[in-house]
Amino acid sequence: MNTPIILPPLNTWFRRGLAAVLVLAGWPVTFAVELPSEVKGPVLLPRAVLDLPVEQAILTAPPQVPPPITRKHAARVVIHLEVKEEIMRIADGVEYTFWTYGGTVPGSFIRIREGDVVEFHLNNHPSSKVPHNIDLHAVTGSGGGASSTFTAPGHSSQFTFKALNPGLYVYHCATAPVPMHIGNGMYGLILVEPAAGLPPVDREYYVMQGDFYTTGAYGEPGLQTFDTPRSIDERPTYVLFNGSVGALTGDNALTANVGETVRLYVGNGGPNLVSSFHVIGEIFDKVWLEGGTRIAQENVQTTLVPAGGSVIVDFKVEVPGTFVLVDHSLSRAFNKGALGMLKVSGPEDRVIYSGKEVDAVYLGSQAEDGAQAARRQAEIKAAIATEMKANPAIANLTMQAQMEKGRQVYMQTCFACHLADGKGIPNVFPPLAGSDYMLEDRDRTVRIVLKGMSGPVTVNGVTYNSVMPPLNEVLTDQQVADVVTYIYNSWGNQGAATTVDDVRRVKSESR
Ligand code: HEC
Ligand SMILES: [Cu+2]
Repeated sequence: MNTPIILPPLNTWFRRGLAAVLVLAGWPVTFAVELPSEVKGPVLLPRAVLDLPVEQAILTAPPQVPPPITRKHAARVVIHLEVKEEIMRIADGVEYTFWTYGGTVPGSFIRIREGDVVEFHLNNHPSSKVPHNIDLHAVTGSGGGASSTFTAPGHSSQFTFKALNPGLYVYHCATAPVPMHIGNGMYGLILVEPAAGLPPVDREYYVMQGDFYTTGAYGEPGLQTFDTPRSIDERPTYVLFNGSVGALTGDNALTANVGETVRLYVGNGGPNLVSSFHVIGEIFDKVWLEGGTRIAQENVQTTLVPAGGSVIVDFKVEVPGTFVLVDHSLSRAFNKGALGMLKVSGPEDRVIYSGKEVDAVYLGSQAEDGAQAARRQAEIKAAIATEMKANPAIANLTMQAQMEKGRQVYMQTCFACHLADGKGIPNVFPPLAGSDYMLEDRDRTVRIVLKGMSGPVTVNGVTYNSVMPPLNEVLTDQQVADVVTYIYNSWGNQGAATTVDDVRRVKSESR
């Protein structure tokens, strides 16, 4: 079924036309009441603003961040952000129709300065199927810009805002159905640098989490589409950093050198989940909680990033290694993709982190006085074993039990070739019943079961030349002992019981 398209009020001829086309094409259409976005014409800017220098914003694709702003005054910043609907990889062999700001998920990173007056252009690519808009949490005003930017495919909207509050803000699409637009990847970060700037660091990166709802299960190949019921139930198939499984791992890992300071601008687009952001093996030296402008906390292990919220974390990397970024709701990291890497290279500092120093045998309670108890237990076991061997009734029962278990193994594993009566198949599978070859050497039989057999073999005067597969991966040592005991005491064969110790001895001898 087609996803219902929700349209704003039919107050322009364009919208009425669009609605008519959609209805005729058979799409279920509903009409929202949210967005009366009449065009007001350009704002008349006061002299003071008109006198500000004009600059084009530098936008970057994740995980890159535009360079810090060095100017010490406000500017008129022009931003062009393009919405594009694109099929891209979400996991190996899996594709998804992402809706993007700037062609990436998350969208382009925008960096401006407190006090800047921004002329914002939202361009919706002509190939788009639906209208979009943008709600920037950095904007003070109706809908954060959403009510001024509702933009049909092939159209461009413009509005102006003043960056009154510094901080790290999420932007996202607010076109209905909003969870679907966000769930398709329509979010990103805008940093409004405080007038005084942020403390300088060696490296800055852009990481943004999002939850994704696909019709197919995690990893199911092919082109996947948005699954509305899963989204409503908040049961994502994927939880990702930067829009795809592996976007920040392996060759895509973030990098740094020992001794450098690293700053992560972390956002959470949601639409639904809250992130428990953690870097395994690192501690955040400074945390600008919720993307605000005060260092709210220092020395933090895991920081919460709300859906539609952000955090800035700084840390120095003191030792080399691979540090893994996770949502510490760990099933998301290990089963849904929320995993990234920071690879730090440089010299070791073995005082800060030594690496594994010792690998020694640990006997637990047996280590000290436990050793006494263990020895006594072993003595008692040995005494029981001797007593059992001496007692024919028990020995016989033990043998019967082993035969029974051996028969089970035989009927599951050997019988397909050697047949239930152990007679084998002429010229193909040699017999085990009365096999002179087998009865001649019990250790060799154990070895054949473990390692398989090939090449010519003569059994009771008949030569076979075929292959038996090794079974050491399939059977436990106990099962080998049981099945050998079984074949040595069935179909008229006579032999002693084979024990686990026998099997282990053969294993170690033939290594
Ligand atoms: C896939 C068929 C197959 C299975 C399963 C199989 N074998 Fe064999 N087995 C053979 C073949 C074929 C040979 C002869 C190999 C050769 O020609 O070198 C053989 C040889 C033997 C021999 C030595 C020759 C003889 O007849 O005395 C023994 C003993 C033996 N198998 C025991 C077992 C036992 C016990 C199992 C089950 C745990 C088992 N085999 C499972 C095919 C099989
Ligand atoms: Cu949208």
